Amino acid sequence: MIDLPAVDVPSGPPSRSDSGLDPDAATGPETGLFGLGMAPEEARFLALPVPYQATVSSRRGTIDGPQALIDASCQLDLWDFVLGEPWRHGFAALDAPDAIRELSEETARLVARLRAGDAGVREDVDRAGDRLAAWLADAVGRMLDRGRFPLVLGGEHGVSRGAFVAAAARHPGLGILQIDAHADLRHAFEGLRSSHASVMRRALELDGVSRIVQVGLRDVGREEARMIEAEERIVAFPDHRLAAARLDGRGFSSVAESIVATLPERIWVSIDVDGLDPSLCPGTGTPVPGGLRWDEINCLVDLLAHSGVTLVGVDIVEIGPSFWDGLVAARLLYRFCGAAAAALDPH
Ligand SMILES: [Mn+2]
Repeated sequence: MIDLPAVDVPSGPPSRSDSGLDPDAATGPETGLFGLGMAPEEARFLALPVPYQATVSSRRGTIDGPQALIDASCQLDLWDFVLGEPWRHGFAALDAPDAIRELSEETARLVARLRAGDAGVREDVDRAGDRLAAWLADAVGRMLDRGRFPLVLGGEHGVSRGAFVAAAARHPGLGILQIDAHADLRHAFEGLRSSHASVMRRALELDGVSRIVQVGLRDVGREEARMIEAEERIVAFPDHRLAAARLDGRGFSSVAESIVATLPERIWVSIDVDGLDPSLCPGTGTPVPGGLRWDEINCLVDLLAHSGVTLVGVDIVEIGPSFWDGLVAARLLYRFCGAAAAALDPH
């Protein structure tokens, strides 16, 4: 069995001061997350790459999404007209153990056997998913306990489960704001409880999760549609409703206001980039036409920043491996961090 070593999370609160750092300096990929060249000890925002794609059902490649985000992130200018200077809180990426990639590859081989008819391996696949969730829950939990703001970079959407576990345990009543083309509410997909298509169903099983707000849905199964109807903890803003608002001239900002109004006091943000228009994330595994435009998702971020809702963590998943996919994901992540920073102590 592949051993999953615990992530090295710095002890204590972030230590940084921004003196001496020029946010306008030229940077390259060697300068780390957002080109800041910061050590994890200094950073409030800690990113953890989770290169895992064991249960993906369509195109592969998201295993390299986290690195694509980190590499492209040095291209950003760090001033934000609406959100100011999120970089002052400090950003750094932790190293994912090689074992995560190995577990992904080993489990993907089991999934291939399952698809070829070997039902006996199903439990082994789910066990791998459970181990990954426990590993991530431990890492994210320690980040939260040490005053850090966790950023989980995927990888398939299945990886988010461990983050939900950690955040819901520490913030009972937690909401999850899910940007996604898919509901991910299947009890199991291909018989797998640990499937990327079941991650929100697993989230609903957590006592600490009070609400899931789903935005951008447009590729949903019958069981999922019924669940959205029946489950009062789910509030859905499917894509056709967003489109209707645009088409009859109401615009997106009124919709965004109603989205923000449904959120509880504390939320985890789970961004599956396939919730966006596919021109923004062409390399994602299961693209679907439609979705949020760039100005719309940013409108939602700006409203969130001024809403009084507290963000406790963000995951961004299903990122494609190309430079463009990484760049869009990096920009979106930076802006969500800016919204989160509105509720943080002054740096
Ligand atoms: Mn998803």
